[in-house]
Amino acid sequence: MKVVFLQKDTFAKTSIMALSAVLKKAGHECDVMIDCLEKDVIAATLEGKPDIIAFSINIYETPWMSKIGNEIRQRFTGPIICGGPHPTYLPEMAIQESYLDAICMGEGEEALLDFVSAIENGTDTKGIANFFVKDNGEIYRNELRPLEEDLDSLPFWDRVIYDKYPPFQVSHGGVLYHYAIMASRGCLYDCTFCVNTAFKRMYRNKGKVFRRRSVANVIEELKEIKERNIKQIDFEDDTLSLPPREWVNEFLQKYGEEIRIPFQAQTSANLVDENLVQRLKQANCHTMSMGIESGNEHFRRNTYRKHVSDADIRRAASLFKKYDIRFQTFNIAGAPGETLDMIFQTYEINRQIKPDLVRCTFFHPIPGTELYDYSVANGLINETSYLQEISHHSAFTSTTSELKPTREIGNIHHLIGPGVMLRMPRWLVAFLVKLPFGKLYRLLLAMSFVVGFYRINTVSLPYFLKLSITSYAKDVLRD
Ligand code: B12
Repeated sequence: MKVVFLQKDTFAKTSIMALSAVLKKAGHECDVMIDCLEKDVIAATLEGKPDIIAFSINIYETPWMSKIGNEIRQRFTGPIICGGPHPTYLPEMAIQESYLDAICMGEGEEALLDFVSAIENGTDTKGIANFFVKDNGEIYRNELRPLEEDLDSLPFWDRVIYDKYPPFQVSHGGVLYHYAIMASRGCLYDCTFCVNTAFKRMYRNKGKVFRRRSVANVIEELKEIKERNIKQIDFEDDTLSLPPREWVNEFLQKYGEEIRIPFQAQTSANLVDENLVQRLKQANCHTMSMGIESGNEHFRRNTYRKHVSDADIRRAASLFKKYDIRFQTFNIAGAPGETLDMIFQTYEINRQIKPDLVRCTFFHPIPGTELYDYSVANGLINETSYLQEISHHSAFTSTTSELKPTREIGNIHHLIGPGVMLRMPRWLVAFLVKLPFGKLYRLLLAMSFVVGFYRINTVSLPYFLKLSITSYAKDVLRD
């Protein structure tokens, strides 16, 4: 069977690499089509004569999927299917897309393989676990299968699938010279804004959500990557340094001895101590990321249920500085109950700890999370209109009309990044947020983002110019 994956933006999607690896191992053929890099993505897809067309979609990509999916449906009679966070957390909404034959919830390796084999063998797809399948106007809704316990049993991601596109051809001057990898899946924490809590709810009694690969297995995959002359590794694990610390120590030691490619990873400030940062440095860590979310500790602990203190954040930041590891912070502005003054606290803590890049997103309740349920239950959003609208937004740019921020909150969101970078005192930002210069502040945000992005990556100038400006800044500047 030939499965063609479709995606909109130029980056190597972890989900597609994971799924393609499993299908190829079973003898199927896979290809990927990137809309941004094709003149006519539909013609290119159909030219390859696929048996199955597959989307991997988050909620913000649904308008794009609908446009492409509807057009393809008119010229393709085989199955069109979709998986990823959107159908995982909103399966009933996703399956309503008229051009889709089936959607997949949750982890998809085994499920997709079952689906493709059923199509190949002409057997029934209606009862395949994890799938909702349409048949003769009926929708068949199946249970989730248990989570894969042994991550080592999964094949290494298929990175080769992207090699046909010049930006990914590293040895021929391709600009995308950083590779994503994951040593674990899931998380141990229960933050109210995060999908991991939703994932835990969905998979209750179906296996442990936080799972880790063995150190040896991850190092083996990294050795394969190293042969491809890659210049940077991005660990996409929700939190690389989760306990047990023995695993973390052993992994960093082996990484330092056998891989040494500069890497970036995410952590939580409460897990950061001098011993860990020393080990990160010895392993050649370039950048660490951590979520602050709110500069108000009470709000962080109670509304976001993130058990990280201000002292943890300050300690982590000063250790990263001491060991010359760059770092970025993730922040949220405009959550229910958050005042302008509290967002200024977020500004202040960032200003004091001086990250290389400050990322701040508007609060968007993500379906499946506790804060989404809270927002619906308390009338902050109307589920139907919110879901129709949110998919047309980006968490970095604006917010839905239902959660429209005041001018001050909109402005402080735009000014957190540039303000921290330019070391603006609080009184100046407090003055600027009152002025009607939102568009100008957004431009400043885009500029500070590009500079910060340059700092946190081991990027070359061509990468910086070709990708950051055209892709990321364009997104930040979007209306
Ligand atoms: C790593 C990550 C990123 C990386 C992606 C790196 C990469 N190279 O792919 C980066 C930093 C680029 C990123 C960007 C964004 N991300 Co992000 N990201 C994640 C994160 C932490 C892990 C996702 C991941 O890689 N998992 C590993 C892969 C293997 O698993 P998976 O994606 O879940 O795919 C499995 C299943 O979903 C299924 N599946 C997936 N696709 C398909 C397709 C088919 C046909 C089938 C059958 C099955 C299937 O099978 C896969 C294997 O088991 C998740 C949170 C989380 N813990 O899930 C957020 C998350 C996916 N991101 C999210 C968002 C919102 C974004 C951004 C929009 C953020 C922004 N404001 O810009 C952008 C969108 C970029 C884009 N154009 O797609 C949201 C999506 C919410 C939603 N309901 O849609 C999540 C869930 C976090 C959140 N806020 O709640 N992200």
